Amino acid sequence: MRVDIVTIFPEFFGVLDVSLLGRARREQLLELHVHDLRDHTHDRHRTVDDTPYGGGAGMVMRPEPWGEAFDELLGEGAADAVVVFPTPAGVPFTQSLARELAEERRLIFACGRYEGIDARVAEHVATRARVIEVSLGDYVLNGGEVAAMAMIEAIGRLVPGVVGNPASLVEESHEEGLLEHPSYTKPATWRGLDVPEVLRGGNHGAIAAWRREQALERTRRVRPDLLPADGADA
Ligand code: 6GU
Repeated sequence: MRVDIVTIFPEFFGVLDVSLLGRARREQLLELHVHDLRDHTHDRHRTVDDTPYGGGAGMVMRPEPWGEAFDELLGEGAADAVVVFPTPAGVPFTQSLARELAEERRLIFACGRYEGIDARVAEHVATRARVIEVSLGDYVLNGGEVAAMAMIEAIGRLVPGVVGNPASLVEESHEEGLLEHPSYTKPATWRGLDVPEVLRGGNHGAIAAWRREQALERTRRVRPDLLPADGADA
């Protein structure tokens, strides 16, 4: 998979060189390119923003640098790219959207700052590629960079080969619509706290049933919105 990121803060993305995604990059499972939006400005101050039409606080990113950046990125051979605009006004980013995007050959993240990007940019890009505006959750970040990083990590680890043991992807939170059960390792007793007895026996059926009950209980307690409204088992 190839991922392009357009931002005024390329240095944010240095951390993509560490840990799992860093290895995936070195092994060429993920090809990541970070582009500085200011390379597409032509004034001495490399201006990317201006005041909003209609008034209001804050600044809006001007369309011209974005237009140039996309002209370059959507040139030859990018007709099937999906363009993601991280924004608190987008559709929620979920594990199922991460799974869907992990199948794509090419993703482009357009990271806005200030009060957002002139709305004509997404409108124009949508005539040339699939565009989605995506939010991490119901809170406000200063820009799309941290959100893009979270999305790239969630998507990247689903690309085949990035996570060493694919079985670990199946058992985690949100894969079955539930939060994950608690996990334990050695020692069996630590500071007076015991690992649940059932996990120390070899009864795999009992262990699976215990884990499912724990997952359901935890989901009911902290995320009842994830469970079907009729109260039926997920
Ligand atoms: Cl995707 N961007 C920004 N700026 N703030 C957010 C967000 C995205 N998701 C939640 N808050």
